[in-house]
Amino acid sequence: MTLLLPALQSPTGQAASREAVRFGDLSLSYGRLAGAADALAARIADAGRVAVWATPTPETVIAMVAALRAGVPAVPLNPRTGERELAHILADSKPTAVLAGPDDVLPPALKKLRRVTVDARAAGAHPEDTAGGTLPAEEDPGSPALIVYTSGTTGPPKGAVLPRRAVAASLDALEDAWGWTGDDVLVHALPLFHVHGLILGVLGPLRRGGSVRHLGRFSPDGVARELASGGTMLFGVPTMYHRLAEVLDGPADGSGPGSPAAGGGSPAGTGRDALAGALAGARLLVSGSAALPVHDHERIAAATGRRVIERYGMTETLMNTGIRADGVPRPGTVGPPLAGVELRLAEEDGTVLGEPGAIGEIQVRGPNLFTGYLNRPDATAAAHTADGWFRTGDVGSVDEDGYVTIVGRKATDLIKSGGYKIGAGEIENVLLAHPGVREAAVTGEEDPDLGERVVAWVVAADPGSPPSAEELADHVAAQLAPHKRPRTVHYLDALPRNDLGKIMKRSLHAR
Ligand code: MCA
Ligand code: AMP
Repeated sequence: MTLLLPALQSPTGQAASREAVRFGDLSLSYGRLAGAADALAARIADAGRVAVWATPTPETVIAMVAALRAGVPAVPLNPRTGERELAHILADSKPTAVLAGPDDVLPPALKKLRRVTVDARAAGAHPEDTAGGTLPAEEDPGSPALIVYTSGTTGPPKGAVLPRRAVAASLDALEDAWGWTGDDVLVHALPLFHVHGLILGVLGPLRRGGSVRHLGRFSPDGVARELASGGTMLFGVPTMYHRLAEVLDGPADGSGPGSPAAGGGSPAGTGRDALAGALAGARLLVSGSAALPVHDHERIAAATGRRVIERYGMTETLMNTGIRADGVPRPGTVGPPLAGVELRLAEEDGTVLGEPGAIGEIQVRGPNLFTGYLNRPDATAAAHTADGWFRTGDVGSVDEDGYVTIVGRKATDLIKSGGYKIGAGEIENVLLAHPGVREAAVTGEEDPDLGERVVAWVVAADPGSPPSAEELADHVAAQLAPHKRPRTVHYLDALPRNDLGKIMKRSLHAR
């Protein structure tokens, strides 16, 4: 029998008093977290499937651990999800209960579910009294742990069913690659409703018996403060590292004791020098979810003497490749396949490529993979080859040393903005539902901060009074999610179409 979170199995003594998670001034020890989660697990044991209102708070951690301890699959919800997307996720995943904090205001769609309140401040004030042990320890590695919704090119997001085995395998492969131990203190500010922030950022430290400090909200000052006061690792998306690089490139407004030149890293320093010192002192700086531009890699290395390392993953596969902590950092690559992951490149017709440097679709196989899309056997089948490999849709190459470089992706209708995957089709459908829009197309455009930004091309129903860009952005934010809103709207008299009536997106940007 292997446990997913062994450190939370009835911890006692020193193991119980170790800090597990910290959000601002609220810290939970292993004992307190285990006690709170097991008490909650007993309340949801018969729930079938639960939704978790995944705010960046300790309540979300307690809720997730409780669901795992109860063996009840959890569906993490983005608390900013708009009406249409939320209705889809609820209808598709059919949770019977929603786990939320005492002060969370839930949208009407969730009021139909049993609300189970999670209160971190009330959690086991006396750790020794409340520490775990009430639930059966048996865990089936094939059973679903989480259902994480992820966008495709068209249609609404699909629920990737992630078994416990995949979570354990992926986190253990990262332990091997990064020498990740219980002594590590992870700093992050990622949302807790995606794989990166939730599985790597929360379950990762908990599986190792280490700790995580969540900033609540990303800020370079917060990163500097936490890394300078005990944090050993930082996980972030490229937008976050870009913003750190901007500070490092900026004016020296804190050339005090925090300056690396002064041998510092003291939290007393502020601004650029404190940040440089804090980053320089970290054991590992990791970027993922999208490509970190080489320019930002270089700016951070120049200011801190430290290299950011990249790993490459996907909701459906968890982590596939990564630069090792003891390996050679090579900006622009995502490193070799992780332990247990098989990776190959294939051409469109299925021909498997063997030559170093050849470019093809990245396909993977291994214990880190999902079991399928919920209620979508068609989509699950389409995402796999006849011989059982998962088709990532990413296009890349592998060099002589086994290092993988991602050069693009097959679908132009997928946009990666701020590390979020966004489907052009889902936004087009929502824009078309706006009464002021007759035709709509959505594309991604390069953006120095977000990597790509969502751009909408709209033909107004009444060209004399088109809906404003702000109104369309609000409409998308309210129906789908704020990160899916168009950042730029272009108004056209007609969309360019080919003889078959298909919109020619490539010619849009040329205008
Ligand atoms: C703006 N806002 C709005 C609107 N406009 N709200 C409603 N209606 C509007 N029209 C609000 C936003 O909600 C937000 O609120 C604020 O304004 C700023 O929004 P935005 O500009 O979108 O945020 P940002 O500053 O650009 O965010 C950058 C970010 C974020 C922090 C880097 O993109 C982020 O957290 N990215 C992480 C994505 C991620 O975790 N991806 C992992 C999936 P407020 O100000 O209150 O916040 S990929 C994955 O998991 C795989 C496995 C992998 O490999 O990792
Ligand atoms: P998601 O479906 O949101 O989980 O995003 C997964 C996708 O993010 C992958 O298919 C890649 O396209 C992209 N991705 C993740 N990590 C990296 C990375 N280090 N470099 C480039 N792209 C990445």
